[in-house]
Amino acid sequence: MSEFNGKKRQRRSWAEPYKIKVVEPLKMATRAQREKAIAAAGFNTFLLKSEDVYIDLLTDSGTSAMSDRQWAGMMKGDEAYAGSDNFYQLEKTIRKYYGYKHVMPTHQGRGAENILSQITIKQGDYVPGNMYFTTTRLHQELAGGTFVDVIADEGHIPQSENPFKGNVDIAKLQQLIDEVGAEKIPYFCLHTTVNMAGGQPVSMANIRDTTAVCREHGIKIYLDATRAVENAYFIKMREAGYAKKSIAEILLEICSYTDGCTMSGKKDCMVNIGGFLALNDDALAEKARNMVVVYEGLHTYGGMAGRDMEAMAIGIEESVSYDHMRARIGQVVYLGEQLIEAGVPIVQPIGGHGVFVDAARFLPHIPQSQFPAQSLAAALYINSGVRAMERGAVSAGRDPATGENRQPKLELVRLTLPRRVYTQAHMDVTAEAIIDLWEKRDSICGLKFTFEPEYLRFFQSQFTPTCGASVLNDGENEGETYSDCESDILPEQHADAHD
Ligand code: PM9
Repeated sequence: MSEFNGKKRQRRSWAEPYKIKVVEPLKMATRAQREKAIAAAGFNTFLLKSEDVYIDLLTDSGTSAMSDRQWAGMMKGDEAYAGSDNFYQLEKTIRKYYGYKHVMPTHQGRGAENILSQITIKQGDYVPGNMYFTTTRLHQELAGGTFVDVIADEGHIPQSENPFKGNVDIAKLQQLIDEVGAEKIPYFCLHTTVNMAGGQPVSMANIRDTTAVCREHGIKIYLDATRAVENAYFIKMREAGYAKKSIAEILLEICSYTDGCTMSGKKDCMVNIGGFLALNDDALAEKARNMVVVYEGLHTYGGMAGRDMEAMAIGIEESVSYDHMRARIGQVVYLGEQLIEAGVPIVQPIGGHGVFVDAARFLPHIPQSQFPAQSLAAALYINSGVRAMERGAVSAGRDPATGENRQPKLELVRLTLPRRVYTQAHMDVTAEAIIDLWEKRDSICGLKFTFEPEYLRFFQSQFTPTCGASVLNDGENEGETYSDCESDILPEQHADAHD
């Protein structure tokens, strides 16, 4: 009970709009076991076994809890090779909520990216976008294109409080068109919410302006719709004129400014696997359907089981619910605010799918060449069993033209929240672990490569500390021996590391 204007009033909190029906027990390894596990994983959290992880904030990709409706839908899987009923259900749902004409399922988002890149990009082309995403840029490069980042400068500044840090800098886009010519730009790649900038949204006004420039020059615009529903929620909460619109209406408006989308269904759509490519142009869709049968599967399943398409259709309907989104983003904010209060440097405003810790400010004593974010993610795991992901110099990779390491302005550790999986108590434990690490940050050291694969190196690379056996030397590991903890994952086993 609190007091306001002399009147007693009840405090009103929000709560998760669901109750828990099935639980999966968690296990907490000891500090010594965690030291051993991370050394065996070459200090790469992607190479840890999930059974060694306590709270798994590696990614929100394919890690959501499905609803009872989705699980019931799984029983309606029509596993016909061709023309599955679930495909038509999914197609109808995507047309309703995203508004595109042609729908092609793919095994996940990068399947759609591969096909879109191959049918649109020629050698020597340029693909502008509001910040790179790892798999998206790689497919653009493999198809012969060069990605050009035209996000507004604030997107690269962790402290900037701009509510739409994902916005496109229209002047940068115009400059690129003037320099290389519109005929060298097959499409604009629009991200919502921008993952690598910290889950930062794009405003509707900016999407409209970007589209206007593209239309003026005859350039197509394709949406990375992976977290477009989260972006729609931010527009509702932050942009004038949208407060009274539903998330579904806002989503449809975003899509209406674009010519199609690639989608990783493993995020907003709340399924464990799947994705799609959606296009409005009949001729391009024909080409894409033909590529789907080469790389994914028949165009009515594209690498997905019938039951997964059914679960995705239901997940899409659930994703546009205001109550769902308020709890989803509310949980991210709940974690982020605890870190801000303790003085831990994070990307602000707090983003959509996770809290992004600014490793450059957390570990100013570690140069970017020694991968502070990778070190921080490893140290967090050692300290608490919480698994996070590096989003900095390791993820940025090497420039394909020069072979040099890219030096991104953002050096971040992402604490990514799976949807409907963890409780506020898990967020409390996570915040306590990070705050504890913040207090002993001087005991963390850097890393150097021992193995670096050619593509998407963050998934499978391995490292060794620059300062001895462990990245975290806080005295808690005294007396432990790690000499038998050399990485035992052989390069040929790397393909088994999950995405
Ligand atoms: N995102 C993520 O954890 C999973 C793998 S990369 C570490 O954030 C966007 C914006 C994504 C994304 C995947 C994909 C690729 C495309 N666009 O993983 O192939 O965040 O389904 O989607 C991951 P798939």
